[in-house]
Amino acid sequence: MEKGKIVAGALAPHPPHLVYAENPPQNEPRAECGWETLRWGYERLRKSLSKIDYDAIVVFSPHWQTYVGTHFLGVESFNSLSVDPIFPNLFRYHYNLKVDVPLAQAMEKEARDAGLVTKMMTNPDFRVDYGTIISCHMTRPEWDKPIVSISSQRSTHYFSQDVTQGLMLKLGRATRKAIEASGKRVVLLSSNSLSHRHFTSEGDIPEDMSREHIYHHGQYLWDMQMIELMKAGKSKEIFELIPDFTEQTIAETDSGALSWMLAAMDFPTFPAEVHAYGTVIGTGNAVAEWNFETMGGDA
Ligand code: 2X7
Ligand code: FE2
Repeated sequence: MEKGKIVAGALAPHPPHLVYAENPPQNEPRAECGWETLRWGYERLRKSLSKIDYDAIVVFSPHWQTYVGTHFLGVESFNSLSVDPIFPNLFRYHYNLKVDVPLAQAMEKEARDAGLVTKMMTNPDFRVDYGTIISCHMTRPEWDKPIVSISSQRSTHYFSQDVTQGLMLKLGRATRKAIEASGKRVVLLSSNSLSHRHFTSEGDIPEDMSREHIYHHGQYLWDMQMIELMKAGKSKEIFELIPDFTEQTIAETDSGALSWMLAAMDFPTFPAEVHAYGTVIGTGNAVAEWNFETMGGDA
């Protein structure tokens, strides 16, 4: 069997607004338009990924929060309705997804062998979190690739981000090892926004773009610093900056998603392609891609 491979990794944020504005048949609410910069960035990511072969998508979501260890979806398929708890007016999405259970089990085992607390999630009635659904939908709306979804264990909150960084280093390496042993070609998704201060009210028309801008200039500067590092191929430096960045911008990097992905990719040194940066209710969001097939690098 040929050695498996991480063929690409992407920073793939999950504001429900993006799915809302796309008007896919799975989502009940209808929009006129909105957040085009980010949606067109996702369009470019999809185009780029369509040029390479891959077997599965592995996504790490900040909205699947587990307080004892890292959990992995472990049921072959899930079919239900996902309603965003804050934005039920924007996101009521009928999902039907397939899980690569053998790959999830292999990751869980590698992570456990590395000393992490882990669990396979085997409840068939489990409701898949909206971060997983949105990042996967925006990256691959065809839903024709099985996924593995990894939870965010909340060590940043009951210990510190430094503890999370250490755990994500182990989880990233375990993910990579399991993928290599599987013989599969895999795309990784880090499902998170960057700076995360946001407005607390919404206009009558959610897609009224005259209201959309960054919450605070300081947040913007932090986002630009992270993006400059991505464009410069400095992923180790991003990893090192994540604790300060998270504290200053209350970013969803608290989840460990981006730290995990960078570690799994073994800290690429080639520039990421930043397809888009845009705000959603004031939060900073980037769509960025590290493609090991077309951009160089050896994952
Ligand atoms: O979960 C989110 C998010 N991360 C960013 C913006 C808006 C809503 O939901
Ligand atoms: Fe979020």
